[in-house]
Amino acid sequence: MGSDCSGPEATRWGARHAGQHHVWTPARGQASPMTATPTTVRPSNPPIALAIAGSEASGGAGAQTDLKTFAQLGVFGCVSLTCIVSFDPKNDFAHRLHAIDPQVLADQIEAAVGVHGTIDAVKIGMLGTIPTIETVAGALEQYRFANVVVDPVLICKGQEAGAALDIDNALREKVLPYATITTPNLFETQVLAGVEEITTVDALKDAAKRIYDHGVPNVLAKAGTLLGTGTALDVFYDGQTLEVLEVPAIGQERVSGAGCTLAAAITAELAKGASPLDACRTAKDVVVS
Ligand code: PXL
Repeated sequence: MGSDCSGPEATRWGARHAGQHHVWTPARGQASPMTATPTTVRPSNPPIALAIAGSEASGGAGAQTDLKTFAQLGVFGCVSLTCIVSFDPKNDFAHRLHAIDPQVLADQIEAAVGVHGTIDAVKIGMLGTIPTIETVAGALEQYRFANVVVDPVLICKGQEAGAALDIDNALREKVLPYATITTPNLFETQVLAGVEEITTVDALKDAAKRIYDHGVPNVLAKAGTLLGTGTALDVFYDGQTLEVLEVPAIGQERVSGAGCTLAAAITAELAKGASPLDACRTAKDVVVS
């Protein structure tokens, strides 16, 4: 075995030294890449999560947040970068989006799967363009990951709502069918559910059910602080359980990156084997911790 720092061995070494230990079990629906029995303690093999997400230059959202959250929850993280977002300090910090070449994105996903064999959960964050959405849809079809969290980032803060429409249609048609769970914020919930402004908890519940009816098996529709309840309030629906998840609000301001952190924490918990509802419960606590 070579002692350089490249390739799969280096990756697993890095994981081992993150201090992560767990009892290895194969992810649902995926064949084991290893030959050991499932009860073997494999400290060099923590659950693995892949973020298909954009870089956000301030470090407050996107892929950077995803990796930090995966690490915080004891999950080894990797990223396939979809775009690079920066902000123009000379123009009111307007968002600048640079899309990654779709082939380069496809290559990154191929590399993550090739190196790790099993990816326990995937988080899909900002995609930004139609070709990117199509590339991700192709990868989801090809690799059939066991757990897919779709955080439907239609636009990032400061962008025109109109820009969301094309992205919404493509995301709904091409990516949502592969979701294990989707985590829209209030605006995204309205758009995906096709409803007018949501101002009550009942309306939020109704919208979550509508998104479920589109074929997403688990929905976490997030109002956060926006319904004026004094809490960060989200609704979970899986076709049977309709549960309001509430934690104390951290002020009344929307917190940049809170949505990314929540979805990344759900992804990490699913990678560890939690149910979607339990993953959401844990993730809510992670965001306010
Ligand atoms: O918070 C949404 C978000 C996700 N991903 C990237 C972003 C943003 C918001 O700016 O830039 C890359």
